[in-house]
Amino acid sequence: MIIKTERDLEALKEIGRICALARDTMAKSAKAGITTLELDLIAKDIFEKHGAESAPMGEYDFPGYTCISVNDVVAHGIPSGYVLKEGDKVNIDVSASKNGYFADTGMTLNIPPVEEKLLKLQEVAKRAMYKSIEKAMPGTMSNNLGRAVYNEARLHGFNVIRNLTGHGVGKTLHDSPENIFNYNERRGASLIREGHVLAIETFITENDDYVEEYPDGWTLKTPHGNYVYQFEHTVVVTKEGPVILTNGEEADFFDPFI
Ligand code: M3C
Ligand code: CO
Ligand code: CO
Repeated sequence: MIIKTERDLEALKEIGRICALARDTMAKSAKAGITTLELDLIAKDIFEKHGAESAPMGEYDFPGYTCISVNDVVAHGIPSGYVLKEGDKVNIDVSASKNGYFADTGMTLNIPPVEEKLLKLQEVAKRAMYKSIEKAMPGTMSNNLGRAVYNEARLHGFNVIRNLTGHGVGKTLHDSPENIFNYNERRGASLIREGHVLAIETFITENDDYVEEYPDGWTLKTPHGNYVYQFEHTVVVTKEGPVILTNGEEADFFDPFI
C-alpha cells in the first residue's frame, strides 16, 4: 500500500510495534526445552492483549498464530510439539493485523553450540536485509533492493533463494508491489514510491537457490535440506529515507544468544 494519511502511518506503527513485541518475546523464550507450539502461544497472548489478529491465520487459514521454522524448514513452519534443542536453527516469522492494517517481521536465531559457517550465514542474512532497506528510497526500482541482497550474499560465498521474496504490506499481508526479489530481477520490477509500505525480507542460503513445498501444503524446504536464514522488517519509504516500523525495544533484533 501507499500511505495517504497520518492515520495510516499511526495505525501501521501500532501493528509494527505489536509484531516486534511478539517476535522479541518469542526470541527471549526460544531456548532448549520449549516446544514451538509454546512459542506460538506467546504470540497468541500478545495479539489478544493488544487487539491484533494473526495474519497467517486470518488471511490464509494457516494452522498457527506465527510461522516457526526449524533447521531444514525454511519458512511456513507449523508450530508443533517439537522440543527445541541445542544446535537448532529457529526462524520466527510474525505477521498480524489491527484495524485493517498489517505488519510482517521475522528473524532467525541459533541455539548454541552452532557451527561457525551458520553464524556467518546469520550475520550476512541480517546485513543483507539492512543493505536492501537502505536502497528503499522513492524513485528507485525494486530490483535495486534485490541487487544489494545478492551482492552481499555472493561477497561471502553464499546464495539467495529465488522463489521467496519481499513484498508490499499494509492493507493486506501480501500487498503491492507483489514481489521484491533477492537478486537483480529486472523483469516485472516495480517503481518504489514515497509512502510505499514494504516487507523487506532476505533469504540467504548455503547453496540451494529455491524451496519446494511439502505435502502438508505449507512447509518449505530446499531440495538438499540446506539451511536458510531469513530476516524481515516492515518499512515505510519516505523522502528522508526508509523508516523501520518493526524495531523492538532493543536496538536490533533481540537474540538471546548474541
Ligand atoms: N510472513 C510470511 C508469510 C506468512 S503467511 C503463511 C512471509 O511473507 O514473510 C513469507 N513469505 C514467504 C515465506 S515467509
Ligand atoms: Co513474514
Ligand atoms: Co513477508
